[in-house]
Amino acid sequence: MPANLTQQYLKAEEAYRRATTTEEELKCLQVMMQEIPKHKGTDHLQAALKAKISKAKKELAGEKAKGKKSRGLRIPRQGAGTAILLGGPNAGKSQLLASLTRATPEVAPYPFTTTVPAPAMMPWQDVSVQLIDTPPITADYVETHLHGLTRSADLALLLVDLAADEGIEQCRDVLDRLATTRTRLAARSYLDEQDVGLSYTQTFLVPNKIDLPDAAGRLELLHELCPLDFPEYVISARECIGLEPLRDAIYWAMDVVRVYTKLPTAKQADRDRPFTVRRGSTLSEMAAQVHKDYVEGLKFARVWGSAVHDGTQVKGDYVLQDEDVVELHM
Ligand SMILES: Nc1nc2c(ncn2[C@@H]2O[C@H](COP(=O)(O)OP(=O)(O)OP(=O)(O)O)[C@@H](O)[C@H]2O)c(=O)[nH]1
Ligand SMILES: [Mg+2]
Repeated sequence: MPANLTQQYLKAEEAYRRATTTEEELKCLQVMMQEIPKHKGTDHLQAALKAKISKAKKELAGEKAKGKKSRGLRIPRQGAGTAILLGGPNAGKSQLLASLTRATPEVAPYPFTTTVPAPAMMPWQDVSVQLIDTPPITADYVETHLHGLTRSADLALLLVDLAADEGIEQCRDVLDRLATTRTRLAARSYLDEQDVGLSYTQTFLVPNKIDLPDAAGRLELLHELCPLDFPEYVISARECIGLEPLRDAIYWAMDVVRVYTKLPTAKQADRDRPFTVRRGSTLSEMAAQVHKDYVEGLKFARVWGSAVHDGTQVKGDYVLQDEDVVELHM
């Protein structure tokens, strides 16, 4: 990794990985280009960034001419973050979505039941996480929008079918198939430093249907034949085994903190609708999310929370903690 990358560069890089439109992508790349230290050691990266920028500009011009804004299917981000459900046919993706949310997707014992990606909200305490059900990935088929959706997701759940002997091979097929593209699965999310545009999405391995008699044996086989360093959650989506630890882990993987706002005139905070912001976010970043007027107009805030005494006055650079109550002052 090139030395001395600034905070702004790293932030832009993170935003680039999660970008869902070419316009967003271009903006991030331009910040990265501006921020990258200009010396011999970064020549290669600078050249790669330049190429990416000109490609994004061309793409954007093409999209504008055609009158469409985003690449492919766009599912607007909602809630604390997004987890995408991936796997071979019949792995139980739709059943898992049905068990973790209020959605009622079609669940059926034949492959390719799901044909288009579909989102639903998974509740966790007083917030929710967006889950996306998807059509299966096989050795010779992957729905075109899945790359973009996987790339911008905070987490992927890779489901494995423990009901059939093919389950393990089908899991391998998903990984192999994605390994030939610019969007891949890994134990944690990151962008390849050498190869701009190659993106990894953090993934949980989710062997499903552990309620069945042969499932335990197949799980052992999975570990032997397909060793992966992904965190693993063994479940039965249908019989609701192991779902609560998985639900918790999905929320924690979003890596956000909850912030409750309070009006200066109110006695109590609005406890119903917390804002969620990335862990490490500052008060200024959160205020901008509350209302655009706060971008320029924020004077200070008073905070009740774990890191400060009740009602402490803080400035825009204050780093928010989970369950902070914040009173914004213009
Ligand atoms: N025994 C058992 N069966 C399950 C479980 N989860 C799902 N199934 C069954 O497996 C079959 C496939 O489930 P789906 O949820 O439709 O699978 P999918 O991954 O969405 O399949 P596609 O949409 O075709 O990719 C259905 O018959 C489900 O009832 C489970 O935990 N245990
Ligand atoms: Mg399905």
